[in-house]
Amino acid sequence: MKSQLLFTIFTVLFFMSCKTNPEQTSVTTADYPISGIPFSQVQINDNFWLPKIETNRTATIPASFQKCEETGRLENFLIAGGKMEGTVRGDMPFDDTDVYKIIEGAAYSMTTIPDAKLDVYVDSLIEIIAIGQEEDGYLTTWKTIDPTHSPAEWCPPGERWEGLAWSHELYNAGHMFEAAAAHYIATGKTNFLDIATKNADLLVKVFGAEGNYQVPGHQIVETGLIKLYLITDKKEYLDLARHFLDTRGDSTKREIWGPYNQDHQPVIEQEEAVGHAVRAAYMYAGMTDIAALYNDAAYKNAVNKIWDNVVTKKMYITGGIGALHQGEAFGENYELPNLTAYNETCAAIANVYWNYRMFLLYGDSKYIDVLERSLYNGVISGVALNGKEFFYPNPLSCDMHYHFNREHLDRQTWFDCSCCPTNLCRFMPSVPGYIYAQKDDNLYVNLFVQSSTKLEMEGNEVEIAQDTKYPWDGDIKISVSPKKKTTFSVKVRIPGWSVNTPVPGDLYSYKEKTGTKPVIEINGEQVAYSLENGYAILNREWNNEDQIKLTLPMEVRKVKANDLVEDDRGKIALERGPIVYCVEEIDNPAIENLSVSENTSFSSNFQADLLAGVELIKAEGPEKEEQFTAIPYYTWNNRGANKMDVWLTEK
Ligand code: FUB
Ligand code: ZN
Repeated sequence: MKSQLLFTIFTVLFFMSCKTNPEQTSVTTADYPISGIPFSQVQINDNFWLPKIETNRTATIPASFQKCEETGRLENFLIAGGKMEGTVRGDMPFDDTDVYKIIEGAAYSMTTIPDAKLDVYVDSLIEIIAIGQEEDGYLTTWKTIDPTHSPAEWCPPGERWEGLAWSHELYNAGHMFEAAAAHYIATGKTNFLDIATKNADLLVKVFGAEGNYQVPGHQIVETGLIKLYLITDKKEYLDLARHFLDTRGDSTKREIWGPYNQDHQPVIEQEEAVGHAVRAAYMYAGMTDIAALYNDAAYKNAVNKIWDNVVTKKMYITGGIGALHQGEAFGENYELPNLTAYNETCAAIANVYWNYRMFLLYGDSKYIDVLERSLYNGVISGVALNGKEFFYPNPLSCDMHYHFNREHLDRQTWFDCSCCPTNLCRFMPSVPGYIYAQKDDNLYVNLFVQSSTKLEMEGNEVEIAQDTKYPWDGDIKISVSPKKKTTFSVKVRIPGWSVNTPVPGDLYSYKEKTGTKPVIEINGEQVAYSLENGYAILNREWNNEDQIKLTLPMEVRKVKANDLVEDDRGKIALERGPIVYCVEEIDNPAIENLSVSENTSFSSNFQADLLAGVELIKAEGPEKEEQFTAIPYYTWNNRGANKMDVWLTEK
């Protein structure tokens, strides 16, 4: 199967180099039981995601490239390569990765909207990166410039590969591999890929050598290596990814670092999410890759258990993870403070990466439920509506005293450690890739986004298109158009939130159950459907322009947290569809007194001119405190810093 797959990749890439509007393929999802339809084959034309992706393209990406120029991140490559005099610029040993991540975003973005000027600029950056690479493939600029001088006091200086716990050399490599793979897939060019494989070959030589049991201090090199493996078919890249994971936490082989780096016990024995949340979630994504590519029972068992732990005990209602500022880390089970919630934007993005892989492995919609929750709430809260200001942590409450955003109360244009803005650069244009997936004659519709794609089903070309105003409206029209009549299954995700299950498990539940069920019509006639792994299975012979209509209940729902979550006890949060709401002081001057009772009623209406267009919730009740306005959580702090709460007192 693998060689056939690679043949397809190379055939497609060959034709890509010959065509101006090439077909593309995906490397991220290859070799899983289910294949995602890659972002490059999905055209979105909705009013929710398209403007956000366009803002990312026109504002976030250019502003971030500019910051890299201003802060010396590019100069570091030139200094490392001897083309410029000087000492290391910047404050972090992983400043190189910001350049890689923005290139990754630009590559995705150019696939959707070709941009010759951007292409030339990206090529010039790749030339600069090549200058920073040493002869043997080594590439971490601060060490090449002066290994005795570390840019950060917490990162000890040292020769190559010394102090891997903090040096970020393998983290730098991992982001480079991810970016180079995306650039290659998007453009068909090998200029960045060549740099990446030269570095990967060096890693194989050094870390794949008999008796080398070092592991990365910050995971991501594992998924990066696997992406390179899927492009090049160099099995040693996959082997090294597995070796890093197999070795981690094994105290018989090396002195282990402990839970902060998920290095406290062998990864296949881990059952609880601990330590630094971004490191953890990238590692769980890598473990899921290994579980899938090797069909490995021990890895599957571990990711299943860790996933259960996260989703039932350690995840915010916004899909954010990593509760603690201290160590940017997971807290104890049910330790989910609101005011001091860390919820790093990068961790929410990593949660999406991981859950998508879990879906591709198992085909269960519960993973997409978690993905959707993170995507519509905890990820996009990280960026202002103008695309130019960012949250690093994403709290669920703001009292205007606790300076949560790295000493600030509002979003910032950049940070000394700017991992979150540049992660958004690379993530946003990839969103179309999460909408559809396919396995044999099953077509999955996972996310509801006005969009279209073409795929092959039973040897026939099938076009699928959605027409919807989701997430504001619960009506989703899906047209299915095979070139010839064909029998196959359309698997339409029935979101957990629409059937009284906000999240898998009992961490959050709705206060009142809705009796309104999702309804499906085909060509105007309501159909009975069976649910399998959270999907409505619509198996029939499909004709050109058959229409599926899914109607989801869009009432405002009251959410309760498990009583073990101390901060949420006696409180209610509000949701509508996939969107979590909050109250802001700007709309509610008496924000501290607001409450919800059994008598509070809710209505909602769309406000086109507010916060780039949102469905606003109005609460009404007999008491003054029950009369308030709620906005989507992701839009808070776009009208200046002010107090905010997701959880409201229940009376
Ligand atoms: O260490 C690299 C990145 O910086 C991490 O992923 C973030 O949490 C931030 O600490
Ligand atoms: Zn970050």
